[in-house]
Amino acid sequence: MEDKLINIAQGKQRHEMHASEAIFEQEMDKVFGRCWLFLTHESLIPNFGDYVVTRMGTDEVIVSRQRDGSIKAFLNTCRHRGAQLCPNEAGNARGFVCAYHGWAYGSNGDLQSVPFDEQLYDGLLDKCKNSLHEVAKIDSFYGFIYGCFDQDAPSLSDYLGDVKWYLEPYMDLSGGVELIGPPGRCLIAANWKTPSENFVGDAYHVGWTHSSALRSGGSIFSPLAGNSVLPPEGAGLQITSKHGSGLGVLWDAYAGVHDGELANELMAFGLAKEQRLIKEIGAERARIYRSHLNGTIFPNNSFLTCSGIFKAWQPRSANSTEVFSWVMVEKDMPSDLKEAFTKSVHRTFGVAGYWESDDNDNMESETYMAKGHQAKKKMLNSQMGISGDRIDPVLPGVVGKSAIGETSYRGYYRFYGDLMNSDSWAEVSAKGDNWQDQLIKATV
Ligand code: UNU
Ligand code: FES
Ligand code: FE
Repeated sequence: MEDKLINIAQGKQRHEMHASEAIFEQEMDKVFGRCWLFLTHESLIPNFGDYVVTRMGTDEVIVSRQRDGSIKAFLNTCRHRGAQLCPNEAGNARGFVCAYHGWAYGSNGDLQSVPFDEQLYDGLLDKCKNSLHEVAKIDSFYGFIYGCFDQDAPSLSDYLGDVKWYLEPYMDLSGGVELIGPPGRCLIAANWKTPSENFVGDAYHVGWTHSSALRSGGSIFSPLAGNSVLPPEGAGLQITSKHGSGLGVLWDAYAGVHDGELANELMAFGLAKEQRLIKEIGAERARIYRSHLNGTIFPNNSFLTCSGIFKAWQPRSANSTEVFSWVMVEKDMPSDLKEAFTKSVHRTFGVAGYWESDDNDNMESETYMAKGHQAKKKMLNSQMGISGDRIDPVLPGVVGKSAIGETSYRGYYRFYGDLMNSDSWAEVSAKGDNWQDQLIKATV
């Protein structure tokens, strides 16, 4: 048995990572306890008192808009005996009252009232010392709000690193996007990393796993059905970054997984906006706007731009994941196109989407097989394109040159391994100093 969980030099990972409860416990500490985790989007909590309840690792958190417009997040647990404070998924409230004994908190987390506190605590209860447990850091980019439990983590902007350059055209320079909520939620019997790694860099499975979706729909990807053709040279790229986030680019594929007349309308909309953006941001990044990006913000937040999917893979246990699915749509789309797009996203990658269900079988089988006493000790392979990883003069990050390859898998697990083998962010950062060389030097 190879003793390492992650073998960076050869692009391999131990299968056990997809099913071990011991590894899962470590992840809650070293991955989810340290990294920036997606919470919600500005557009879903626009006003003072608006809140959502979501998850950070195995914890529930309340994310709440403050009077001054800032955002705070708190563990959704009462400071008295730990009951769940807010049982709702979203709403607007001045504060939160615990159902157990009635302790009441403001939307800023302050403990405001305790039934009979003067009489029952002899005046000894210090309310200031019993505010809700607050998430250490909150930040956002282009309206996407993230939280982090570790005060020592780098800023969200540093954390995103090289992937920002690719996200900006679609998520910001396009006029911006919004998320349509509330998110669809469902449980899958899979480890949270199986969909995260798939979205970070698997264009390989599209023609094969999604054969039925490609044949029954009429999307621009349909010629790939049954692996009848390989995307041609120059059809795309893969990218990875220091902190494990990565993505795949499929050039000019703006219509994504959408089919029929909608695909044509989308192509026209994307082309027209690209023409305008060329003047504002240059041809290179205007093209990125109109290109399909599949990606994961490390550790568990994935998206397909253009196709309109935005996901958080919320870990429940080593072999159970709660999938949160939002629709991501450009703000300035005409309302009838936006509505048709939204319905199409639900049909393709919603809870019962016909693309989504193709994927879940694979996620669940990888997880199930990782429980085998012999199988779990074996190493998985993410070596595709390993000799081609390089630095590009224009494109940020470590870049793999073709549409299909596993460059961003290797970057994702390189960082994952550093987190799991370190005791602090300082140690993680030191290990990642020469991250590009580590990836470029890797070989089978
Ligand atoms: O399912 C995916 N991860 C995907 C779908 C990737 C690229 C294009 C379409
Ligand atoms: Fe990829 Fe079997 S061919 S998991
Ligand atoms: Fe897929």
